[in-house]
Amino acid sequence: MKLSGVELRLISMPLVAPFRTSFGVETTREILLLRAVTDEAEGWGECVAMSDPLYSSEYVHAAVDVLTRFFIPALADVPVLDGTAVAPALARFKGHRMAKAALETAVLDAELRAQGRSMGRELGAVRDRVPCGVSVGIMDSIDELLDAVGGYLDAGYLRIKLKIEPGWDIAPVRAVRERFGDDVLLQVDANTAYTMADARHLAGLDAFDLLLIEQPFDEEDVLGHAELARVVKTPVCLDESITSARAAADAIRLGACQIVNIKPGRVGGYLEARRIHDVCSASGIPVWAGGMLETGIGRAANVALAALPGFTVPGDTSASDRYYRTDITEPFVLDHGYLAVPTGPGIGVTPIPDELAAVTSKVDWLPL
Ligand code: NPQ
Ligand code: MG
Repeated sequence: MKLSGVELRLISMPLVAPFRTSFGVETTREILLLRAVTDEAEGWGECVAMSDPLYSSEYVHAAVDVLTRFFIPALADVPVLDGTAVAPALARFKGHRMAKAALETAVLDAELRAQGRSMGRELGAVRDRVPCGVSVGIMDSIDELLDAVGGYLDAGYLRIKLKIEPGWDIAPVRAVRERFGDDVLLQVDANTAYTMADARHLAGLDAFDLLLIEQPFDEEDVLGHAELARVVKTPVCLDESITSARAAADAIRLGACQIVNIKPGRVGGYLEARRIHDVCSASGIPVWAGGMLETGIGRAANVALAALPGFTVPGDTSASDRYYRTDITEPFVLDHGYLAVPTGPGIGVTPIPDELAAVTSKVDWLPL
């Protein structure tokens, strides 16, 4: 393939309701979309970086900058460009995995569309639909939380994840168990809000038969998670700490996680995400697909990844309407708790021009 250029587009998507986590509240999702234009086809990639560096060090305008200055120009030197050639071409540049992931995905999508192959088939999907969970933000009251959880269960979600932080952990979990019973698949996500000093308090969650506790400690505190795993019965799951297949292998060897959240953006792309899936499968570690409030573009590829055999528990691959009243693609709609894996070429979905135009704030064309 010959790349003629990449379009960088900033869009602004209002959320259906504010989404509060231990690191802050989001009401509008600012998203960078990439469109790779080649001589054979066009491909799309969604960058999952947030507007502020709160989930990780990356943020939207840093991604725009590093893509513009370094990553896109570096592709001009690649003799035979396809999806697998992107990561090696960018390897000398440190970090910025979300920006790298978006560019790799756009090129891979173009390649697959040119070949008429789907992302699911390319990655090794073994299912045509995936079970879906939902991530429920921190609320102002327990009553408000119970209403939200009840609504998601009515909508068919097969697993509930509660966002927690100090002061909002045992009580909301207990309230959800008391109201909705012991059969609900339930887990919690702290987004690094605790330290080892909280270990005994977190052991208080053991009484509620949770599937897992996700990333209680700092992303660099892998050893701390291994120590926690020895004092709590709830399985420890890592998200922010797992930045590569090597990091996953190390964390598993240390006993720092019994389960792993895989987000392609966090680890530099879908090809590295698949390697993490493979490392975990070889160690008997279940994985599940994380989410970053993606539009249909990012969601489509996440659903394809979640159809791999090691994804044995429901992920955060929610329906479009969990976050957005209007998606920029055909919406992903829950069918008895499942989303269908797209079967069309590439990621299998394309932005609807009018919807895309309505949310676009800036477009830049970067010729190669
Ligand atoms: C997680 N996602 O698993 C993340 C964190 C997260 C679905 O819980 C704007 C953009 C707001 C990305 C809030 C879920 C966000 C965001 C939370 C990601 O840790
Ligand atoms: Mg998480």
